[in-house]
Amino acid sequence: MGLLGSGCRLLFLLTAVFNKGLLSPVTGKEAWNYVEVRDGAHMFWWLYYADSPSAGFMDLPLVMWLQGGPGGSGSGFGNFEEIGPLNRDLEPRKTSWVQAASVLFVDNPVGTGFSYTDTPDGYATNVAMVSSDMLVLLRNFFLEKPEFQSIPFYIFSESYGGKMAAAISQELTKAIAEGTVKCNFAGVALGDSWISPLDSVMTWGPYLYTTSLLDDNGLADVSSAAEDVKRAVEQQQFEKATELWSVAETVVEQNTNGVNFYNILTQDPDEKSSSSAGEDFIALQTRRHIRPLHSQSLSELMNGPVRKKLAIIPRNVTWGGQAEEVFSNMAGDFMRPVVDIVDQLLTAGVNVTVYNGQLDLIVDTMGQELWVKRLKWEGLPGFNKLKWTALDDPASPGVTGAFCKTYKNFSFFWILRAGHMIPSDQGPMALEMLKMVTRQA
Ligand SMILES: *[C@@H]1O[C@H](CO)[C@@H](O)[C@H](O)[C@H]1NC(C)=O
Ligand SMILES: *[C@@H]1O[C@H](CO)[C@@H](O)[C@H](O)[C@H]1NC(C)=O
Ligand SMILES: CC(=O)N[C@H]1CO[C@H](CO)[C@@H](O)[C@@H]1O
Repeated sequence: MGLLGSGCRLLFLLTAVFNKGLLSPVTGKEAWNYVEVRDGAHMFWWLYYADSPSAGFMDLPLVMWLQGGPGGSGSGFGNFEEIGPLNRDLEPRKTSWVQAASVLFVDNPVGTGFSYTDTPDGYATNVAMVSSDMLVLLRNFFLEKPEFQSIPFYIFSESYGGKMAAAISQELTKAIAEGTVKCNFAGVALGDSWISPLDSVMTWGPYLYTTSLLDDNGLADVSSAAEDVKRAVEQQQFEKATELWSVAETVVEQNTNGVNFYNILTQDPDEKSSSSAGEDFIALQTRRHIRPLHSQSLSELMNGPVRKKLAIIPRNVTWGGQAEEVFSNMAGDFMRPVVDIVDQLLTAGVNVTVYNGQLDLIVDTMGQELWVKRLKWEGLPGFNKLKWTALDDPASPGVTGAFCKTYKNFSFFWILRAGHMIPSDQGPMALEMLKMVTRQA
């Protein structure tokens, strides 16, 4: 977008802000704050109290939303592009999750969104560190807002957020048992989640081939690039695996004329994102996977009217300014699976939901089916035997919007006509799923 374009956009935003009363949701209450989770490492949270015509917030669940990347901001993308009370144009969102739950956005890990570190060694380097930081945040949050300690608390997530959500759920379960965090943890939902990275990469070829996006030659190329990733993972060379994952994506782009990794029915909206001369793979991957979450118009909103409204963002902190460092610090952890953590959650009796978009490529449904079938969970044979149930799309009664299956503590939702960002693509269906998972439907 040129200078003129962004100027017009800004003017439009300012006008919208004045028209809508300074970015406030129509009636709901909100709160936000920072928590210093380690020396010099500051995490930002933003809470919208549930705003329902038929129930008070004390009678509705609390949902924490975790964005992917790592480095994508929930307070920005999840809030204004997916499930928050206002959309990016600051108009009320019809399918806002705030009508069925209080929603807590946390910019996680440290360095994401409005979260920041004062020193270069303040970033998390693996999901264990991400979890311990989040536990400090949650302990503080539930002390600052004790009215939420008894309300059923769910973690919903997307993409890499799901990998973090699994690890966080495990630590949270322990902390509650030890009495160090006071909350009523009721379950975790893993949306298009990077639980088993290799299963995703290995199924890209077959998925694209059966949907007419690869020919035989392309399938051979993509499969060979995926085998390289597999070899690195098997040798536990995880940083190398991350680099080869990036190469495999380039091979996909070249053979599909730039299919969009987040929705196979679209092409990459940017210019082809293949590596440019001299660019390292971290820069390429943040451009591919963080930039779509941090569009120019969203950055202008967050670094303009939103930071002004919040009034606690330090002067030298830019929303999204440390995203690339967040990603690069996690590069050695990126391709590690957390299937064993999901297994431990199920064994511990945590309610786990997996939901996945039919049109997502980067975390395709085929890959999710593969790791689910490898769970050691004792309920798996029962789950496998069960037939799925078709769900009507609330937006088009009579048309199937999803399939679902629940056995004991485990549910799977297959969301039709949605890509990677399910609530953006199929808002009414996503809201219905939220109600089902939180036992309101
Ligand atoms: C912001 O400024 C403070 C005080 O000068 C400094 O300690 C801190 O490192 C800076 N933080 C960032 C994110 O640049
Ligand atoms: C898990 O889900 C089951 C069935 O919906 C429910 O009975 C149970 O209370 C849930 N567990 C927790 C911890 O909320
Ligand atoms: C609803 C349900 O089946 N809950 C189960 C969750 O897992 C724990 C631990 O295995 C069981 O005790 C519960 O019955």
